[in-house]
Amino acid sequence: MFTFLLICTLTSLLPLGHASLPLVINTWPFKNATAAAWSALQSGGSVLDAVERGCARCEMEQCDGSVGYGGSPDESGETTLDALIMNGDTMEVGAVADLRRIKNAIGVARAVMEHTEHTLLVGESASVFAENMGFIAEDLTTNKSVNIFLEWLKGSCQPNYRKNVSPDPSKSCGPYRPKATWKQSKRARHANIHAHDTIGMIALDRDGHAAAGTSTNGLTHKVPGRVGDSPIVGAGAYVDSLAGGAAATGDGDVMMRFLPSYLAVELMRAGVDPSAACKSAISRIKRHYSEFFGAIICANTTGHYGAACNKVPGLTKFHFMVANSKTNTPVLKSVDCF
Ligand code: SD4
Repeated sequence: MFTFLLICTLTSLLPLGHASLPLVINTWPFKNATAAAWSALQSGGSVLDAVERGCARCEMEQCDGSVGYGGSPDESGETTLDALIMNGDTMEVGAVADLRRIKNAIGVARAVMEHTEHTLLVGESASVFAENMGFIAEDLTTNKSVNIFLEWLKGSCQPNYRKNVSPDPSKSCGPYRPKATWKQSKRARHANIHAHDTIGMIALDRDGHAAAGTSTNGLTHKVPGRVGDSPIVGAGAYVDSLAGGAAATGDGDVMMRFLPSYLAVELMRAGVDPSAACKSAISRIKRHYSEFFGAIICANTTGHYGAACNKVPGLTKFHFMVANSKTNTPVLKSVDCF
């Protein structure tokens, strides 16, 4: 008992980024996803298996309502999914965006990677591809997503992502038409920070293999057809077994303009440590969008890891999960936003 307590205490005192391989790291306190990925690795699965199973666990559990079916209904009340998986050995990527009627988006992303020469399939055609690959088509709507949608309609369609249209999107529902005259405006930060909680995951093994992936249902009340950063390679995630991996979460419309995951991996390739690489990727976005909501996790090939987030009301600390050969179980970590 004493030894157990001592181990627990020491584990919680480990400095952020304490290195050990294999490693699984993912955004937010999605512990069961980490556990699923970790057990995939422990039972001889590949790093790709780990990322797929970890993200799929969140899809099944509807982590925070922001991953999987029944969350983030769009303007028409439909839930659509974005996901990506990347093999850091071969640099192959499979991704799906605006996927309808299929719950296992990360599985379809892997099928894109393994059964086509393409990188990204979108919309209705991605769903048809998935069905042809044996995925089951089912309604992604739940009572909860219907209620979110109905409340939004009742509240004059607020919050709303339209701009420079009439009727005034800050007061009224559509249909919208473009305004004849419009002014340049930067994105206002949306109040509902709970609209953002994508799972992004990186897995590395002892033999130098690395993989990364993401899965999300995007933003609540998004314009139908909207695709976020999560399925965009270099934005939602990026990995190179010779450099490391990174995965991002947050306001994808803004974040994807800076390819933060790619930037962080390239910095780690140049020898920058993961915490500093993560910070630089966030700083780059901050320069243009000081109020953006977002965070990133980074891990290098030696198993060092770190995270960073932009400090805004509602996000002052970012929580993420780690499992490695030292912890042997998912451990909650956090970093102060800056
Ligand atoms: C997106 N980045 O679609 C995603 C949403 C998200 O935490 O939360 N990320 O923009």
